[in-house]
Order: sequence, then C-alpha cells, then structure tokens
Amino acid sequence: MTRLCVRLTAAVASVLAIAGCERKPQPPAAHAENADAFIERLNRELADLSKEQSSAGFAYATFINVDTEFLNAKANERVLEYFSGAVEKAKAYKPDQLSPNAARSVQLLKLGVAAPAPADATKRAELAAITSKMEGMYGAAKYCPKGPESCKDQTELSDILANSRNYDELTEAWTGWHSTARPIRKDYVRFVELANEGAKELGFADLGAMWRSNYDMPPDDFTKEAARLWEQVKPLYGSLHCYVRGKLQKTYGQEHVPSNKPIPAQLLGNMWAQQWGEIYPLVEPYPGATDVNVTAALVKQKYDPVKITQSAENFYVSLGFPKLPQTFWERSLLAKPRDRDVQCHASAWHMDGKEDVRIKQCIEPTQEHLMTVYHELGHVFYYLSYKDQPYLYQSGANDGFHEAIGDTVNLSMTPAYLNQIGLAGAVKPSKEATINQQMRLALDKLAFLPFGKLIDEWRWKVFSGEIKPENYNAAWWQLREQYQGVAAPVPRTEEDFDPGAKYHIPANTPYTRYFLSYILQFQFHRALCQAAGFQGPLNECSIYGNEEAGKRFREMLALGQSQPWQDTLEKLTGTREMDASAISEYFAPLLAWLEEQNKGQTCGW
Ligand code: X8Z
Ligand code: ZN
Repeated sequence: MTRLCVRLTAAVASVLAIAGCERKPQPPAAHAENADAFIERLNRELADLSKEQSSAGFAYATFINVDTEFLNAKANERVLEYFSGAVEKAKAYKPDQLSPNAARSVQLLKLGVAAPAPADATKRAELAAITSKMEGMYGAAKYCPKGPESCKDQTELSDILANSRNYDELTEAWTGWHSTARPIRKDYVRFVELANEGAKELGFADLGAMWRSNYDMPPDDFTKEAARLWEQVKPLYGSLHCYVRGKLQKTYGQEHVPSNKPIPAQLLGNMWAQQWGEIYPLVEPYPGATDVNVTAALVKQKYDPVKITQSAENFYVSLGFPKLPQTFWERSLLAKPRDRDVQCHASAWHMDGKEDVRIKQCIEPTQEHLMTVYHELGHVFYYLSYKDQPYLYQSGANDGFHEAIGDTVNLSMTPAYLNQIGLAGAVKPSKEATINQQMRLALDKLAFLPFGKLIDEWRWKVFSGEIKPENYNAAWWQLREQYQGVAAPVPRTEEDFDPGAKYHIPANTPYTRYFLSYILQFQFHRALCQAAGFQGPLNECSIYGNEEAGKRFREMLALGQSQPWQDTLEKLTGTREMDASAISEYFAPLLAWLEEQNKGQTCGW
C-alpha cells in the first residue's frame, strides 16, 4: 500500500491502507466482468490510486502544517470513497463464483484500510479530517512549561527519559509529554464512533474485530491465539521485571520503588516504558565484562544518518538483496530538519508499489537509532521483494511478519558482527559477557512483550464499547499495571489522555503486529540460523553474509500476503504456529541466571 505505511505496513497507517487516487473516483462496475477480471482491474486501479495518497502522506509527515494536513485529509478521503465503492461492487459476486485468488483478494480488499469510512460522504470527510489532524497534533506536540522559549519536543523529552537519573526531572519530562496528548481526546472519541460505523457497514462487529480478522482465522480465534502467546512469555517478563525492580530500588530508594508494587513508569529509560535498553548501566550484571558501547563508537567514528543507513543496507545486500535504488537516497528523510515540524516517529514507505521506497526517521548516532534503521530497512526490503505481486498481496504474510524482518536482522547484530564492522571491541567470550549481552537485549525484547500486547487490548475494548470515553484513561492504567507492572508517575484523571501520548493511537496504527513480531523474529532467526548451518547457541548466531539464509529469507518476503501466513511460516520454519519456544531458547542463559538472582526476592506486583 502505499503509505505503507498506509496499508498494512508499518508505519503510518492512518486512514487507509490504500493510497491515493484520482480526483473523480470511479469504482469499478463489477457486473460487467467476471470476478478475476474485476480483481485484476482493482489491483491496477488501486496501485495507481495509491500514489497520490502516498505523496500527500509523505509530504505531510515530513512537513506538518495546515496545508499538508488538509491535502493529506483530502487524498485519504478520495481513497476512502474509491474503497467503499469497490467493496460495494465486490458484493455482486457470490462467494461460490470466486476462484481462491479472487476470494482472498476480496477479503483483503475489505481489510485494506485501518479505519474504514461510513458510506455517508459527510462522515467520510469528517473521518479523513480527524485522522489527519490527530496525526499532526502528535507530530507537532511540544511541552512548554514557561512560555514559547521553554518548549521541548518529544525527542528532547525522550532524551531526558533515557539519560537522566534524577527522579524529579524524569517525572517532569514524563508528565510534560503526556500533557500534550490531552487535546487529542475529544477527536479520538469521535474517531472511534466514525471508524466503528465504517467497520460495521463492512459487516464486522466493530473496528477491533475487523483488525483481528486479518490473520487467516476467525477473529475470536485470533483473540485466543494472542492470549495463548502472552501466557507463554509472561513468566519470562516476570523474571526480568523482578530483577530490574530490585536494581531500581537501589538507585532510587524504597520510597520511590517499593517492593511488591508496580515500577513508576518514568524510571525505565523510555517515555512509554516499552523498551528499557537505556537503563542498562543501572542493571548491568557484570560491570566491565563486555566492551560493547555502540553509541560511543558511532559518535567517535562520526557516523552521520547516511552512513548509519548504509551500514544497514550493507547487511541486507550481504544476504543477496539488491542495493537500494538511488531514489531512496534522494527522497528519504534521514535527519530531523531544524526549520519545520515533522513526524519523527520512524516509518518506511512504499510510495508506488514498485521501487519508490523511502524511510523517514530523525536519525541520531545511538545504538537504539542504529537498530531502528535496520528495522525500517526490513520494511523497505519487504516492499522491494514483493513489488511484482498484485497490489492486494503487497503486504506482510501477516502484519507481524512485516515488523519482524528488520528485527530478525537486529538479532544477527551480535558482538562479533559489531566487531566485524568496527563498532565494538574484540569479543572475549565468557559466561559474564554472554549474560551482559543477553541482559542488554532482554531489556528491549522481553520488556516489550506486555506493552506490545496491551495497546490493542485497550483499543479492542474501546472499539467494542467495553471501555467508554469516560473511562479511557483509568482503563489504560489498569492494563498497564496488569500487563507491564508499571504505574503512572503522578495521579491521573480523565482530563488526561495518556494513550494519545503514544504515536500509534493518534496515528491509528494497529499494534498487535509488534507483539507478534517480537515472537516471530526469534522463530525466523532460529530457522535462518539452521539454514545457515550454524551450530551453537542461538544468541551467538549471525546470518550476516550468509547466502543460504539470505535465499530463504528472500523467498519468504517475495510471497507477500499471497497465501495464508501459516503456509508462509511453515515454508521457512517447518511449523504453522507462532510459538514462544524460540525466544525461550534464545534467552535460556539469561533466564537461568535471573532465576538465581531472584531467589529470595518477592516478585510480582
Ligand atoms: O513503531 C515502531 C517502528 C516503526 S514500524 C519504529 N515500533 C514500535 C514502537 O516504536 O512503538 C518498533 C518497535 C515497536
Ligand atoms: Zn516497523
């Protein structure tokens, strides 16, 4: 899709998955042609239409102002109109008239937008305007405690969360950023009404049920599937939480980090407490046992955004992927401009369904940004791999696959790899070094799991009506406490809209994809390491430069969403199930170590 971002991909998905369109949409007249011809025409027209939406979306995300907001809304509105018309026409075909390809395509068409519009033109325009507006509000938000001179944007506030160890300073940065989301609440309430109406008109129970229908199984089965996966990984998270809380208690004191209670959310190094890598120095198991400081190396070696991106490109090229097209370098936004508001949340874009691929990221020379660039290029190489699929199949096998590609590559960025490319010192293998290394990664990978799960748990309940607007914030914190064991830094009220302080809520990007990705990426890593003939512990395997692993990876990506994801998963891994055995195997050394450390501690909250 277009903006990938729009459709199923990653990043920016707001209103639709499909992209731009003609000024006067002409939904196809279905009865005049057979189903296969209808689908073929749809694919052609959608591919064409998507370009305008991508352009408007990219222009908006890289230059937020009142005009680009308007143009983005208009482009989305036109696409929504085309889309509604196409779904309507598709109803002319009875399911038993359809070939398997046409049936799958019609199903994907219905799921092609993240927020479908009601048929009513006024409501469609309102929905398009609201989604565009919310995204811009998030991107341009600033916390200005003492007038315009004092403003801090999300990048600056996030830097404080990452680097400060001063309790009050952390609390202020957290509270400041979260205060910027308050004005989004009203629009979000209306957004939910409109998008739900659109989903119901398409025959879904609500928008959450629609999102859960994109996994080649009935939506209720997917709910159970996600719950099953969470139960598998919950104990892993519990061990890490217990150990980290103990360490934070030593840093901030019993009065701030009490035993048996959730951890205050501002102490974990990240605005949303979703990945905790930045507090590694506070929790390092064996100080001095490892010589990996990627951030310092990037700064010392003057890595600029282009050089960081080239490093990621090199990895993929080493697996047999093509070099990025010249237009990628000309059209991507790699650094934060000084003179305008941009949406700094990283995203990858498939502008034309062919080779116009881009990323948008305010790259800084840090380990976290380096990993994110590799992540974004995972999306980009997926786009390039499936560019010859029909438009409706130009997506991940499921959306978790799309998110998992770059992260699978991240797992191959071992100390040995980083040493090979000059970003880490020589590797001196030892038990202590392994535990340190695993802890660093676990702070991102294990810490993320409950967060990845709860975001859509909240939204599913919002869309179903179980969580009502007057309870939005309280329900949010109930879930954050239940899943993550983190607590709001200061008392919250229903004046606040803390979900809106996380990009994917105002941008309406479904989030379960990341939860799935954090499980799938370990399955992919294990399968690719096997294909590479690697013998040894999974955490020491890097597929960098491996031809066979590259071939298997590329074959999977080229399939896009042309078949059920279970078939695609089986082809690579030999199993049809998403499963936590690979992540458990990967972290086995750390998990055993944590069990020892946590003996005698009271865990849980
Ligand atoms: O949004 C992203 C990517 C773009 S698809 C940077 N991620 C999630 C997040 O930041 O919340 C990657 C990890 C989870
Ligand atoms: Zn992504």
